[in-house]
Amino acid sequence: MGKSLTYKILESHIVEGTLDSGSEITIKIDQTLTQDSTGTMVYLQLEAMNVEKIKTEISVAYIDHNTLQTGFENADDHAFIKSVAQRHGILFSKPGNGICHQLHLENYGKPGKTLLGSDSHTPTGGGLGMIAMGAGGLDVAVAMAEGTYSLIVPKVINVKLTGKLNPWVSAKDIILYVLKNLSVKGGVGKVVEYTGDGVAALSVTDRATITNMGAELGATTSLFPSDKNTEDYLRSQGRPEDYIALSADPDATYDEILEVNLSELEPLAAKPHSPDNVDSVKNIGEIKIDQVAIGSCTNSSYSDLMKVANILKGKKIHPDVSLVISPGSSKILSKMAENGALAHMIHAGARIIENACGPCIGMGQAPKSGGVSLRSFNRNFKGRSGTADADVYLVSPETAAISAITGVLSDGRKFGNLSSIKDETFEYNDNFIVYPGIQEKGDIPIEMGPNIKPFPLNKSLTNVVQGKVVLKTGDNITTDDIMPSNAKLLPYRSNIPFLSKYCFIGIDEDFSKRCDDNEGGIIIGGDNYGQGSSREHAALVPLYLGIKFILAKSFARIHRSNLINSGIIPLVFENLQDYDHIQLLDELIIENAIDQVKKGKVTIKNKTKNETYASQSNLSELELEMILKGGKINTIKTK
Ligand code: MIC
Ligand code: SF4
Repeated sequence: MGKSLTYKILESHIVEGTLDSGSEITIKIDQTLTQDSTGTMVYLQLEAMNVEKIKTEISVAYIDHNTLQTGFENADDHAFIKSVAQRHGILFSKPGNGICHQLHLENYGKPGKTLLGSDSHTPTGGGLGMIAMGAGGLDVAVAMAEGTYSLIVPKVINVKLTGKLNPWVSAKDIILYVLKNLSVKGGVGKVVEYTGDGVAALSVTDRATITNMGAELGATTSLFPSDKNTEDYLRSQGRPEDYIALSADPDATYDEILEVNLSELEPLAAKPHSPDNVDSVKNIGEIKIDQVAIGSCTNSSYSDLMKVANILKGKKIHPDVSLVISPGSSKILSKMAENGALAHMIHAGARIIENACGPCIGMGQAPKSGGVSLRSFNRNFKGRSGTADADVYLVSPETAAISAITGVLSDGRKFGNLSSIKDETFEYNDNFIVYPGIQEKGDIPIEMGPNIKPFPLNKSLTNVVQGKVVLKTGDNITTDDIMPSNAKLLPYRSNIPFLSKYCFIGIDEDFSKRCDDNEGGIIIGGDNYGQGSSREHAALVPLYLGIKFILAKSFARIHRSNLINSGIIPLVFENLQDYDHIQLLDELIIENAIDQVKKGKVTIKNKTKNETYASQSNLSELELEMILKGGKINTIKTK
């Protein structure tokens, strides 16, 4: 029986376990990446593990999220990360170099390797034929310390691409189409593997757009084969020696198959407020827009921005529209400065902002009240733009650029053909990279600014776990809902006590106080609880506030792991209708918690309603140990 590329790469990295779907394996991790808004926690945790030298082939610490530096906090975080990177053999990418995923694709990703990153869009590397996964910061710290990561063997969905894209239809429309079909929870526990004749016409950066936004499916990762286009891309980046050819066996078997005929696709948009709320631009109609933002780790590659420059050349941005462009990397920006594309953008009236995440994570460029913003980004959760009542639509860079000129959401096919983009070769430039120090470990002082506070630690599981329900949520709660990120809060990612006042603030502004008044408590969640970002702050802050367990209909993968790493039990309803019975401030209790959690079946008593609910903990062996010992750090300490 033939093998998928996913299973071939996993198999070549297995350290422990067998490759049977649903069982737990430990794999070797070749590369890691961190970014600054999750990075300070990662490096505090790495320091706490007292590691001499990291075990990966390459680890890079990027600074791209928190670059506004409105106070000392961001710059202190950068200095802290740089000092830890120096001490442990990690490459440091200075602010201004660009967005971690774009940079990793350009400079370090390699076909057939494994990459673990403390950011949910790490699967961007799948565009190069890697197994690239997002994870919580602690998992990335352990991957650096031990060179391994444990996961449940995923199922594999095969997305078979046939046909060829028409002008004005691009990679973003492919992933929006897949999202429309599979939904934001359709990828949980699965890898999405792309094959078929249609693959050959997609460049590595097109592929990376698709695998990047596979994160929005909830998938473990997504990947493409490594072929001639991969070789061309690596050559254009000055590293042809990193190429190897990789593909699935022709008779590979898959758990699910989705066929997509590229010739039939049209320009699409994800409507507010979810990446899977997809319709065609034509059906949505010519809605008036206030802002257009082009960039982010999904669509800020050289070819994306050159397409935009060609559309803007000789044109003028509509008077009612603000267009902002954030290039993906310093290489792309300098190439566009050399070839004049930047001048076309500026001349048309575009605002060029730093090569960083910027507006994608609400760091500036919040739309006006009730404004409509078209973005080439990957997430349009309510409030993420920094304006609570803004409507954000996710579109391709082509659709974004043409709409910036017309002032309304526009289907580019009405405006004639697009000129094709010439491939470029990039000069090797590592001027933004700081290489690790050569001194002995002890000689490199760690720089800790006053905003960097210790992270909370849980205690081992007690036999009776009880508390009041302090929050009941609906389905698809995002980590942006749990622990919002914006220009005001992002500078406090190293300060859990400060952040705790803002937990769930957009959903229930009394949440934090209710936790204080009741010595913590229990959260009741719907389906896909914790989708979105990898930020472990969405687990560490609830831990700090005294949350004991979360009982939900289902959980998103990375957030579930972050809860377990923090020692918070993620329990799943056995009978979904029990969800309807539970109300705010009901008193819940688990008796014989240790025995019950070990057995995997946990009965929860509702003392207020005099009812009982059956739930499952579904913990693997390693996860069970973490819950019993009160989290991953405590488990490591006992070894
Ligand atoms: C995001 O896109 O939500 C982020 C900000 O990149 C997060 C990481 C974070 O919260 O710091 C992610 O995707 O993991
Ligand atoms: Fe940065 Fe946005 Fe990508 Fe997250 S999704 S890494 S905030 S650009």
